[in-house]
Amino acid sequence: MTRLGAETAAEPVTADGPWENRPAGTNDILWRSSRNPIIPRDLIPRANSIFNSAVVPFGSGFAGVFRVDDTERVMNVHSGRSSDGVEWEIDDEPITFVPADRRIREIQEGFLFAYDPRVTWLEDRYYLTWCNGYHGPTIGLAYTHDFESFHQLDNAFLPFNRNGVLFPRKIGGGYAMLSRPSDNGHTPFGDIYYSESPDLVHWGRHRHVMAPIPLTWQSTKIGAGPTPIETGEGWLVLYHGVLTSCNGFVYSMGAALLDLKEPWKVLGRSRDYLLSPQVPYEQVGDVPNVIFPCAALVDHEADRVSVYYGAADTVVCLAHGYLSEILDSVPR
Ligand code: BMA
Repeated sequence: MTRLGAETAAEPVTADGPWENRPAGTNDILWRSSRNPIIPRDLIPRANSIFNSAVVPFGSGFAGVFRVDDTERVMNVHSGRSSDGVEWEIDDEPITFVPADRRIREIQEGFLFAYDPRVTWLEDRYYLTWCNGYHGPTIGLAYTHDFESFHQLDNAFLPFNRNGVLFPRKIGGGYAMLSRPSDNGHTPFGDIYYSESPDLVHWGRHRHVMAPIPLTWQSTKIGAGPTPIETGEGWLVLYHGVLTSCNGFVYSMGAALLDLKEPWKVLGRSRDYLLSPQVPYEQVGDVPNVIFPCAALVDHEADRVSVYYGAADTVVCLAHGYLSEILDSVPR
């Protein structure tokens, strides 16, 4: 796999990803892996479900952080590794976070939950963001070099917030993150915001990026998915969009293009969804009708993107597409 830009040059180069060519007879921009769901709900002991998980190239293969809801229905994150990005070994026990400084213990007392991880290669290490329970959901932040020890930094924001996703390099001299302020429940609203930080601890200069669009697949709330993908045309952000049907929320996936230097400026955004829950493992599970993207493997030279998404809050799935076609699909 190859990468774009000098700032990511130190990232470990890995073996070929889990790519599959587009099946004959379809023109879909994204197509599902023939091996879906790639991770069953009960891969490890006491797992009720494994979904909404983040994967990156690592060493000669891949590593990831996985959302596992256990049979007590406690939500937590586990480390895992794979040689091909499809067959995974996931640790039986959740990640134990080592405090990065002595004040982190103040937020570690009384574990509530950890879910919906994203992993971003940034400068010289992998950063993990996740939805961290601290008087309600907010954005937790940690780093790892080896997917064995994880060093926890401070929460990025006040509660309530979800879907915190780091950009893979500094922008305008600062670190940058997308997030979605929310409430303490099954939030019936949600816009994407952009925030800056000089040190990955103090976050500010919050800017509005995108709102839901009434009467569409993205009418109730939207949230960033994988780490933004840097392209010559802008930051490509795959995101989930939610509508409220008479039977509850429906989570689909779309794409947006953000300005490279001022990413709170939206250059374009999907009108039509790229993937919506249409096959049994997306329509039936603990929460029906959910496609929730959290990671993407990108091979710029081969023009390939492989998206990892949670399906029906139960299993992990993969979809593939050509980077150029995803970009072309975004109306400007
Ligand atoms: C959101 C989060 C996600 C989940 C989705 C659908 O609020 O909890 O983890 O996939 O709801 O249940």
